[in-house]
Amino acid sequence: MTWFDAPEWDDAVEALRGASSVSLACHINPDGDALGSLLAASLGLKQLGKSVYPSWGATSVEVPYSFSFLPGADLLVRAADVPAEAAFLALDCGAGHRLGSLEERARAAPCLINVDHHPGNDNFGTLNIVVTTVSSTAEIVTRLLQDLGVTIDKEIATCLYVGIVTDTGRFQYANSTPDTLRLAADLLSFGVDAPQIAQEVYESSPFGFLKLTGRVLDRAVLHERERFVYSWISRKDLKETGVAPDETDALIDLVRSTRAADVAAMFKEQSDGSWRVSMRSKGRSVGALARSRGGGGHELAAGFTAPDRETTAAGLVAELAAAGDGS
Ligand SMILES: [Mn+2]
Repeated sequence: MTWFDAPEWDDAVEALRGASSVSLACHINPDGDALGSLLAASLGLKQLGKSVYPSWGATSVEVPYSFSFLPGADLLVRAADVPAEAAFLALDCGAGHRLGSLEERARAAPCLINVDHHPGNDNFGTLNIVVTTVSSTAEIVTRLLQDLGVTIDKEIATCLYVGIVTDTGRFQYANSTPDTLRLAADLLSFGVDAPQIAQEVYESSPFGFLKLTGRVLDRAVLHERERFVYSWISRKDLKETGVAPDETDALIDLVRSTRAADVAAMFKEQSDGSWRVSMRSKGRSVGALARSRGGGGHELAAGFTAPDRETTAAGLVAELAAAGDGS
């Protein structure tokens, strides 16, 4: 049975079935869906007797604290140890460059399978399973594993569930469809401990995170007419509050919670002084705003990198004002 409208689905299943070893990578700075998909796929392929080499293209493959409970993390290998000769499974990468330092190796692999749900995915694989109608890559991985004959157990289901929960904002976003909820329900039936996961993922912040939250909310800027709110996190903030960069993802959800704005942005200063900008919208598209600035993402959640904070914020305000409220 072919899931989704993905012409290369059967070929991808065949390629994975025939591979004795598989290199796997999710996008750099992995989130819950990237990690959940990566570890679920690794556990599943391992169950089929394959050698698996999960990683992502960064110098360190340390799992962020709030995801450190995920099963399968012990399978992770350093990016440098990902074999070049194995079939390569790329997960949740909207473009080849999201593989970071592993991009070159992935492109040189005998078969590169690109499994993703980002609109605008550039089909960088030799086989591309890009399904933009699902909530998460984890949804696609679930069906792939089922087609491969993997027995979904509690560990695999936990990884998949985390991918779905995080990419749907705990089933709150528009991408949470009846199918998504049915799949999540099926995963729960394998023994997934949803309350425990909620606690691990959403209530495991270090104390410094509360202090950082205070700073970020205090300095939030509202552009009333454009219904645009934004704030920022500097490297100095992280240093002084002791919060790791990958522990700040939840802050944009606080900033976007005001009824005064439809579009929210969070600027995060990177180690090279540039700013990573995450955008969220309650309706009007922010995907184009991000893409025109060299970034990408979904229509209601997108991001890009910019050299300067104030100029970029002013540019976004101008563009939102020009688009008017009808967009
Ligand atoms: Mn995703």
